Amino acid sequence: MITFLSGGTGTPKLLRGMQKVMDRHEISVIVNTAEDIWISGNHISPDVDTVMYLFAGILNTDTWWGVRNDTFTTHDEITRLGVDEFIKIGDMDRAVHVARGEMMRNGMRLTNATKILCDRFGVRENVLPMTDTEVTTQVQTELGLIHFQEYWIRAKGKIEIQKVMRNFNVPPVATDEGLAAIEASDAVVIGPSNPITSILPILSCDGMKEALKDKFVIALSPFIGEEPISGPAGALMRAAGFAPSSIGTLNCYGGLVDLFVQDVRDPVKVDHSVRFDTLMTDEEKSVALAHEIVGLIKKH
Ligand code: FO1
Repeated sequence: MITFLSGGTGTPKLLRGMQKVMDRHEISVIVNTAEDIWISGNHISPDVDTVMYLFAGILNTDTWWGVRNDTFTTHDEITRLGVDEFIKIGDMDRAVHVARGEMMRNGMRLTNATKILCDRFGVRENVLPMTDTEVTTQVQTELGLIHFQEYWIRAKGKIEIQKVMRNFNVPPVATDEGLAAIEASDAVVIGPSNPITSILPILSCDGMKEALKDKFVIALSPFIGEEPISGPAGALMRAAGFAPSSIGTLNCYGGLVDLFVQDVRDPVKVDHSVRFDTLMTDEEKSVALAHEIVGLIKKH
């Protein structure tokens, strides 16, 4: 078994390859939930949904969010009626948010709601939210302290971030299911996701760092030079006090990493790192990188 730590961009591209080179029951993914948000009364868990839709074979891989060929009838009508739905939600996608919101309002843990939804979609991998209580990444900007999704979608990531914070009522705790998956794994792979908004929220769940201490941990850099492979990682790294680079990424993970993987093109050399083509611009490249990662774990 391999456990992956994943956000909604970057790591799912690696998971697409992993599906093809591993027994799918041997894949566990602990997914960031700090970008979750209640919209129009329903519960969106963008990173969990991206991973779930990927494994279900219905992910829109043009955008890497939402369902392929979804329609937006309800979103368009809700907007016309005057609801400020700043996130574009597809009709099929919304059905998932409605179902999950209903399960959670009835007291179900996010972990169990995710399991039910994954079963309905025929997902064979083990998809695990990082925690069962609400935690939100917020950014301090000229518009005030706003939800990460407000920054990324409404403001299109175009305003300056002064500070990144995580807001919660109850300190987030790693789930028993997540810790059991790590325990049962030969290795843990920190995928090439945004270190600040995707990976740190997972690592900050109580119990997570301790669980990783005795494990073989491989981390993939989401940077090539100072350019993130996707998303707003650069601005967030700077705002959180880290260099927007591979070295900054490794520093951010604070000594948990046994083997660091960088892109072959990355000019910022990290000592003892392993170099592969990590761009994953198509499925074939995802499969090739997945083979390399599995090879590293077998060699260990
Ligand atoms: N990203 C966008 O840039 N624009 C959108 O309208 C948008 C809608 C959306 C709906 C559901 C969902 O699960 C994700 C969605 N995303 C959208 C992606 C999302 O905001 C982020 O890319 C992820 O949270 C990054 O981890």
